[in-house]
Amino acid sequence: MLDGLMAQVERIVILTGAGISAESGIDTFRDAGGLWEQHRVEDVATPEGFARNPDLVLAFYDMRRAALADVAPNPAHRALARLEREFPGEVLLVTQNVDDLHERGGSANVLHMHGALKSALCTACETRSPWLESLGARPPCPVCQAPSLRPDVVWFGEMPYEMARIYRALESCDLFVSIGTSGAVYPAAGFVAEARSNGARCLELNLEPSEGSRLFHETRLGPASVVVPAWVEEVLSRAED
Ligand code: BV8
Repeated sequence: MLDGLMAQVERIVILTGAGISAESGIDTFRDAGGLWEQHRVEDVATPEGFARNPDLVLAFYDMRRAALADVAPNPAHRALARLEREFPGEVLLVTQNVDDLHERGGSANVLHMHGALKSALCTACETRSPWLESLGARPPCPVCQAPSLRPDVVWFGEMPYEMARIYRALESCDLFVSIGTSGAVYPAAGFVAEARSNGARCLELNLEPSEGSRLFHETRLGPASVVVPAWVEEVLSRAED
């Protein structure tokens, strides 16, 4: 399906979700035993939940931030870093994930549209600061000193980051690739329709068909650690032709 096309690809937009980190040992949201089975979304991933019970929410993200020390990038993360290094055209990696495995896998330009566990947002001065420790102890904001730090994560009902930049990239890309996401949450789940309407070819790499599979020109099923390196090898070998 993509055979002849790959030679003309110059601009790739990649969207990743929790599935790319699953084989690294980070729970996804909607698979069996996933995060949303352990905690109600409304309680831990909404501004209302944070206002209702900040200690619960801070503990939820402190646990996930601390767990990053116990996981490592997998071959899928490393393959996308190789693509960024070796592909002669442009690659924009947009992730819905708040983990740091893309960066630890070697990707330099990662756009965290839903924020990051290793960042804190001050609700008083709105500064975002790199953050590795607990927020549950209510540490002072490094800039304004107020004890007003929250996880720098986009909750339901909040505007994701860098949307203008993402839509510009979707308008001009030749190839849109969705990896390890269920296509359950917007606006990310709408990116494939945006890319397709602008003429991009759309490829899905996932363990199982996502909610938006019918919108992709091609879906390749399998674990990310197998399917993503194979696809990157294919793209790079065609780019050399
Ligand atoms: C917004 C960060 C607009 C937090 C996340 C009513 C009220 C308010 C809003 C809404 C509403 N109705 C609809 C909405 C919009 C809402 C939404 O879409 N809701 C859904 C539930 C219908 N969206 C929002 O609220 C967004 N904001 O719309 O703002 C706005 C406009 C104006 C002004 C203000 C605001 C913000 C949504 C962001 C929420 N934050 N994450 C955190 O991490 O704790 S969402 C979270 O779930 C992820 O970030 C991701 O985006 C989303 C989906 O998760 P996935 O990554 O896809 O993971 P999932 O478990 O679902 O699937 C895993 C996939 O991997 C599966 O397909 C599986 O097969 C596959 N897989 C598993 N293993 C492997 C694998 N694949 C390959 N290999 C493997 N080994």
